Amino acid sequence: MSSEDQERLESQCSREGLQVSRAHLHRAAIALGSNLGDSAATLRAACDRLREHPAIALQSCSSLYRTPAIGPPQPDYVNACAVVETELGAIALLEELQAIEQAFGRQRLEHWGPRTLDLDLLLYDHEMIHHPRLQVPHPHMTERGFVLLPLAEIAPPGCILSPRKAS
Ligand code: A4P
Ligand code: MG
Repeated sequence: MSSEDQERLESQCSREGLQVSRAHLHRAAIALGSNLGDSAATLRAACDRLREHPAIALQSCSSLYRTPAIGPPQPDYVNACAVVETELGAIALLEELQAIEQAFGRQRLEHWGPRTLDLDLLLYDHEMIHHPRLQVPHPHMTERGFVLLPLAEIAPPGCILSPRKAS
């Protein structure tokens, strides 16, 4: 169906009081982390960025969790998770997340080193993605309490352990 047909159908349904949902909406889970600057304020502001983004609909944002750092010695982190819906493809969504990281002054100096803001794409629908720039589900997510705890707070049941097998 062309986008004009889709719009005509939606407008007809709306006149008749029917609710239609747009095709091609994807659900994604995102991990947020920070351990430089005012991390709690940064994570709240990052959630606002997701909420205001024209191509992303923020469904829920977890509580903020203070967590001991995994990796080289560095300050504790503040972590959280968000669930979003979006029409963006997975790589386009990753690029938007990286643009938000940049807007908060993210610098990549050391692997697993301290950061103002890290936004990782944990899950994208039930897909398994093996791309040079993107691994989904996030390879370490099931080993990390600082991911699983906030995600369990907001994730729809079954979403964590049921990725579709790669075809
Ligand atoms: N990339 C591949 N898959 C993904 C994905 N699913 N989501 C690529 C996001 N990016 C993905 O990421 C490096 C490259 O990974 C990107 O260019 C992207 O194309 P990065 O954000 O530049 O570097 P990074 O975050 O240092 O690497 P990595 O491996 O993502 O680290 P993690 O896994 O994010 O771990 N301790 C606590 N308590 N809390 C934390 O949040 N975070 C880390 C970083 C270490 N210790 C922590 C925490
Ligand atoms: Mg990262």
